[in-house]
This record gives sequence, C-alpha cells and structure tokens, in this order.
Amino acid sequence: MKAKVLITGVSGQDGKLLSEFLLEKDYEIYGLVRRIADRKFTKEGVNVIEGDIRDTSLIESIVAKYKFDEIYHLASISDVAYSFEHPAEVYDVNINGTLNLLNAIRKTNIASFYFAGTSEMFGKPTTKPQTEDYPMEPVSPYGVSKLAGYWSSNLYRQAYNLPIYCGILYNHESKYRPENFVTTKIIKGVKRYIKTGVKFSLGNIMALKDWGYAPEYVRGMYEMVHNAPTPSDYILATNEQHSVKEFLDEVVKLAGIDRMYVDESLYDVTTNFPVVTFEKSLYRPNEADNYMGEYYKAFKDFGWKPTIRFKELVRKLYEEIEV
Ligand code: F7E
Repeated sequence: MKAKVLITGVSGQDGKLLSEFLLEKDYEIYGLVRRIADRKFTKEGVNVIEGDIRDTSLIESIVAKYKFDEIYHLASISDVAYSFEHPAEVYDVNINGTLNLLNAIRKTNIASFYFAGTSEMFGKPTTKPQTEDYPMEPVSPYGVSKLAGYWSSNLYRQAYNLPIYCGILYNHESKYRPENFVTTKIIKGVKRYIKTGVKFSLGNIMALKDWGYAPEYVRGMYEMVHNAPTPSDYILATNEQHSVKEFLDEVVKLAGIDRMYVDESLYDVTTNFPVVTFEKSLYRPNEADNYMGEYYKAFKDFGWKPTIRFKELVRKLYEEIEV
C-alpha cells in the first residue's frame, strides 16, 4: 500500500515543489487548499481537499479519516509586509492552523509531521552565521506567528513524544514565487522595462539575506523527515549573505543594462531612463535583516547541502521567470 501524505498549503511555492518531488516517489498525495478554486494551482496527481486550516473540527476529521503517514504543514500567510497590515489574520492562520494540526495528530498515529519554520523567527541577528541555537526575537507579526507555531511544535514533540520535525528555512526562491516577493518582482520588473521602458519601484535594497533555490529546500524537508536520527530542528540555508542590491545588480547585468545609481533611482546609462526608483513607502516598519544560516547540523545529520549558489540562482531564476 502506498504511504499517504498530506501537504497543507499545496498550492503555494513549496507545496507545488514538494508535490512535484513526491509525485516521483511512491506516495498517495493529498493537498489541502483554502478554496476549491485553488485546485488550478496544484499539481496533477494530487488529491485536493478543500478546507480552512483554522477549522478545528474539519482538520480533526480529515486527519482521523485519512490516517496520513506524513504531514508537511506548509500552509501559512507568508508575506512579511502583509503581516504588518493584517496581524490578527496572520496570527489566526499561522498559529491556530498549526495548533489544529498538532492537536489532530496527538489523537492519531503518524510517522512524521513537518513544521515550516523560518529565519524570520530570528528577527535582527547581530552575529552570523546563525545556528539553530541562535536567540529567536522576531521583528514582524509573521515572525512572531511562526515562532508561536515553532514553539508549539517543539512543545508537542516533547510533551507527547511526537515525531515532529521543524525546518528553519532561509529565503528560498523559484519560478513559483509570486510578484509580491522581491526576487520575482525584480526579474519581472527588469524584463518589463526592457519590453516597455516602464520603470518599477523597490523598498530597502540594503537588507542582507541568505537566498537558496527552493527545489533543494523541499528535498531537504523530505530528507529531514526521513533521515534525521531523531525529530529535531534544522536550518536549511546556504551560509552565504547577499543584499537585495546585489540581487538587483546581477539581474540588471543579465539583462545587458549598463546601470548607474543617481539619488533614489537606478538609471539605464544607454537610454538615460530610470529602471528602478527606491521608495521609502515600500520599507517595512521593522526590517529583519543580516541573515546568514549555518546548515551544518542538517549536513551532519542527514547529508543535506545546497548546491546552487547565489550567481547561479539569479541566472536560473532569470531564465525561468517570464513577464
Ligand atoms: O523580501 C526587501 C524586503 O518579500 C526580501 C518569505 O518566504 O523569506 C521570505 O520573506 C527582502 C526584504 O521576502 C522590496 O524588505 C525591498 O528585506 O522577497 P521578500 P522576505 O520578507 O525575506 C522568509 C525566510 C520567509 O519565511 C517568508 O515567508 O527584500 N525588499 N524592496 C522588498 N521586498 C518586497 N517583497 N518588495 C519590494 O518592493
């Protein structure tokens, strides 16, 4: 009999990539979507279940009915800027959604549960690289909500001896990222400029991030759940740090634009047109930055390491993302 897996958030970037990855293996895959209309964003071969992660009795009944072997809990509101505008909604979905699943698995035998933690739980690190033991002091409602989910997952692991694995994933990108994330926004913005001459805007380009290639990170989730010696917390990252400005410069270079920064804009030297303007209105009330993750524990315990480094990542995304 095939193992049964549930992916919550199956229509998001990581959900789609994990579906692709597991479809190559011998799994019966179930995916939770908020609205049945989201079915079109899921991969063929995935059994779509409609339901709100906040609906306690529905989540309990789904988990009891299907008796999944593995659950990858990826559903969350993951847009950091949005979380400042709608903190209550973000807390509700990200915290209560996680609690619903944790309570449901307490009542059912399950081989493993994966919780999608994030570098945003660290807030504004003052030293780098960060390890799993680095103090967690989030600086956005999103980070706070994820930390509540992370501590709840740790608590249920310890209190009820449950097989719960927590990833602490740094930024990971792919062609499935929508344009509200900066990597896709930059690539689409530059490609649109080339086609139409229309400029676009960015916020704080000095933020320092650790960016990896998302397909490698979903492979990491799977390897963690299957090969870690005991349920634990693991950073998946590249141990490299680059600014948003470096990402922008690489993309502009790939597009063949000779650039010049003047005041609050980036200009195309050949045409003398602005390509990007930098707007204070796009800054976040509190910027989480200085990210650089040490992935040694994941490497030591189950052999995971990223192979795609910054320049290759930018080039791949540039090739894969269309306007
Ligand atoms: O921002 C800066 C922005 O929105 C990256 C999520 O997956 O990774 C992601 O969160 C940086 C930030 O991702 C714009 O201020 C400048 O410093 O692509 P992003 P994120 O906020 O880092 C973490 C690990 C998660 O867990 C999240 O769920 O870029 N930035 N100008 C901008 N960002 C956006 N979105 N748009 C701008 O115009």
